[in-house]
Amino acid sequence: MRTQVAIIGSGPSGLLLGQLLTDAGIDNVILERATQDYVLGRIRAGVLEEGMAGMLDEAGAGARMRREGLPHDGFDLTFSARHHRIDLFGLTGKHVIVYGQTEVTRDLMDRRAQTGGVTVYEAANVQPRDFDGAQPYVTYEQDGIEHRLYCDFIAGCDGYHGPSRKAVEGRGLETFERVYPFGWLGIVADVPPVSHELIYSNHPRGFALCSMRSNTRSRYYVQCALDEKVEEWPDERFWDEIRRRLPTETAEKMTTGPSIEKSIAPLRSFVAEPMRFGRLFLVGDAAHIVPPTGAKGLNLAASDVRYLFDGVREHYAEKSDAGIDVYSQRALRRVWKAERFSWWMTNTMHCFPEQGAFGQRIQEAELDYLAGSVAASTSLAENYVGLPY
Ligand code: FAS
Ligand code: PHB
Repeated sequence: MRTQVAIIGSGPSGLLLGQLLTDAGIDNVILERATQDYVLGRIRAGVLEEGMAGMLDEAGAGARMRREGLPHDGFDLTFSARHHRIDLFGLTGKHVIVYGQTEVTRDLMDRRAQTGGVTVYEAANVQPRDFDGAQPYVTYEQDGIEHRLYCDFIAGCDGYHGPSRKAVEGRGLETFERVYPFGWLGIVADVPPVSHELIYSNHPRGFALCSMRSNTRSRYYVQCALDEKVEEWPDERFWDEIRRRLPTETAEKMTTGPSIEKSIAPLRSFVAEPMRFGRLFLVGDAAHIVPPTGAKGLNLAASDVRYLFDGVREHYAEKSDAGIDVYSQRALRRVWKAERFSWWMTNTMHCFPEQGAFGQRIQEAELDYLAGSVAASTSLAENYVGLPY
């Protein structure tokens, strides 16, 4: 089998890249390890920057997001038993859109089916090959038979645990990592959100986040120890804990109910450099991970896709590799600024084991300063809505 671009992974990165390529007349095939239902079953991100939303529109997959997504002009910080609203739109002229990654994935999958894009699900042992030369290919197995997909380029959109980054380890790959000493215990419940906007809470007991998927479905998180087990967190314990981490007037109006999803995710900051090896390109979580505190993970995948798509389109349309040649350094500049913001937000909002009472006061002082400074609030706001591509 032969295509122009072989894409490994059918998450947001692979699907968005695949759709832009298809719409530009550039043939591509997605090889996905899991089933379509498994990919759709993952509960992940919830906040889209305008850049990501615009790319969904460009890919012809933005109509439902525009109809059902919730534009948010601000969010609340709570600390020292007080609220402070960050006026995203007032400070930056931009907003974010609350719309679950599951729905983004579904919309892109539907669009791919409408436009005849080929996705091979349950592709086993996918491996990028010969990407240093001009004849790269990808091998995979299906029903016990090994297949070869010859191509011009390989896009490694296979996430943190995928084969693409592993294939270039020891070949000049440099990684940078910070693992945080806590995780996030998250639940989804079909109850109305406690507030019409997100609430990020700094509390001596630990961080908490009040988010949503719609006006009838809430998404909540509490910081938890890394050795916590989901089965040790019955719903009642979760509801009690998150309400203890919020100002009283907020906690008292929280609607609780049975969780329909509950899981613990570890937090890390991670970057792999460079993001290009010959004809292989690392995209999205395959190249970088951010703690979800800044809502950047999914949105960074979008800017990677923008840069790579523009470079590949230029290769075919203008016989120029200028865009491809600068992909890695362009992507990494935006990646590192989002890494910095996500690291800063995580350090400011979470309770670290060794921080002590002094550390808690420093965090509260930072947030108090931020609440009183247009300059500091604008800095937070412009990072949260997304820095320019
Ligand atoms: P993905 O990991 O989404 O997709 C990779 C795809 O490659 C998957 O479909 C996988 O099955 C496939 N794959 C893997 N190995 C393969 C192989 N060997 N062969 C073929 N296919 C293979 N971001 C936020 O902004 N906010 C959040 O709240 C948030 N919460 C998160 C919670 C969790 C538990 C995780 C893991 C991530 C979270 N993220 C969050 C980040 C997340 O949204 C990612 O940024 C986003 O999924 C990145 O998309 P992709 O790069 O497509 O990677
Ligand atoms: C979510 O709704 O899942 C979400 C929102 C904002 C974040 C992280 C997660 O910063």
